[in-house]
Amino acid sequence: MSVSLESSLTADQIEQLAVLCKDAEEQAHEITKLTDEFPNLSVDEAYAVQQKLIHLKQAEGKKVIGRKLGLTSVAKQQMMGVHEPTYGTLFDYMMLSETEPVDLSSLIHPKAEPEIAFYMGEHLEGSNVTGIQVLSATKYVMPAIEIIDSRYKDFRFTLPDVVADNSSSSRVVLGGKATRVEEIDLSLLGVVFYKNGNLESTGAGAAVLGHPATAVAWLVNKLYLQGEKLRKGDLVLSGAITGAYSIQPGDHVDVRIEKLGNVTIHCK
Ligand code: OOG
Ligand code: MG
Repeated sequence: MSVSLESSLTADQIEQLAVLCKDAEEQAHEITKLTDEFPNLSVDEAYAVQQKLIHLKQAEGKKVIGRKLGLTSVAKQQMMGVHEPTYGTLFDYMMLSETEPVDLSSLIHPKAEPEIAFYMGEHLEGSNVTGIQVLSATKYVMPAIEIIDSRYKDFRFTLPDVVADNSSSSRVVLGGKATRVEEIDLSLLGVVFYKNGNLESTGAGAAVLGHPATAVAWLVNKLYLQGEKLRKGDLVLSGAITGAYSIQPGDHVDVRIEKLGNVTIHCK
């Protein structure tokens, strides 16, 4: 991967910001927003910070397993006050099994959100990729709970901040069954989100940019600008369908998505 984007920050500054975000994640401590110190931090520079963060993790042997979209629904955009989608990078250590309790002790102020996950059956690359192409390159879709954990104080940030912080990526749990997309209209699937048995929110796949595959197409077109693509075998989270809900030890979250099945987590 190469940092091809224009940047007014030096390579050293980009690395310092990446290390700051990485340490905050690993040590589970809050940091102040990067834009407090660098008010002119651009979105392109923020993606360069994220790319550096990815390289630092890869150098430690952590493996990229895919990508995630963020802020693709009106619910999330309004909740966070950021009105553009973002993407982040998923690593092997983020992936948890539904059968194990989710240990929140290594997280700062986690929140859970319901998502539709895509498992790519083919590489996908380009600048004008459409949702239809995404669907034809997708092997399966699955219901997912994403646990996000912004490293910023009070979970508040601007667009460049959240991009640099790997779009709050923290943990992912997949459930249900692997379902082929051919016969399903993902935009019409109903989604319900329960926390501790209480119905917290409801939605439909269309909440994500009109159709979750449109969100994945947005990602592919963005990646292309950085000389990157989705790879066969990548997992992609298409973005939260409803708002995100704070979770604490003892909580259990149950997400049900029409036709795709259920996914449940128990937090400790
Ligand atoms: C940014 C990540 C958002 C989603 O699905 O909208 C996200 C955040 O809200 O912390 O993952
Ligand atoms: Mg998400």
